Amino acid sequence: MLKKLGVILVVVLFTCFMALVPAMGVVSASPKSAQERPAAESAYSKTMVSKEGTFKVTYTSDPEAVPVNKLHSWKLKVETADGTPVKDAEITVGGTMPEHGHGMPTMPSVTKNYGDGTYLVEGMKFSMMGWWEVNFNIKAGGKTDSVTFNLRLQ
Ligand SMILES: [Cu+2]
Repeated sequence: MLKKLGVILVVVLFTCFMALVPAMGVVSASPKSAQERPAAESAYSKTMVSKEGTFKVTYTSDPEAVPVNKLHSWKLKVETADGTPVKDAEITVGGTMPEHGHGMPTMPSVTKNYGDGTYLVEGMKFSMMGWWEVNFNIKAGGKTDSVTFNLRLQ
């Protein structure tokens, strides 16, 4: 009898735990299906226009081929749509693997403003091969916009 109660208790606790898992954020970002991986080659360009068309952004990686599982840095060139350097931008960085629902193992940030519209991003690290989205939120001249780069790491 006591043993049976124990089993029921375990089942109830386990059910509660499973119900709570999404709330705890363990599987918070629901992975997108593989079909959503962009097919067009242009989606993987190192120069992209921000969502609202405010900025044109180009990245270069050091080393040039973006490495897997290695801490490295990027340099970001930010321009307005007409090609004027944006010299006073506040930039935040984030990266995710949309198919897996996880982010980068590091919290990269802009550590240097070169003053000519280019910025140093340190702390870049991609933990796996595959499709990554890297997002920069850019605030300058009273405008905020974001730009997303797609990467296929191998
Ligand atoms: Cu992954």
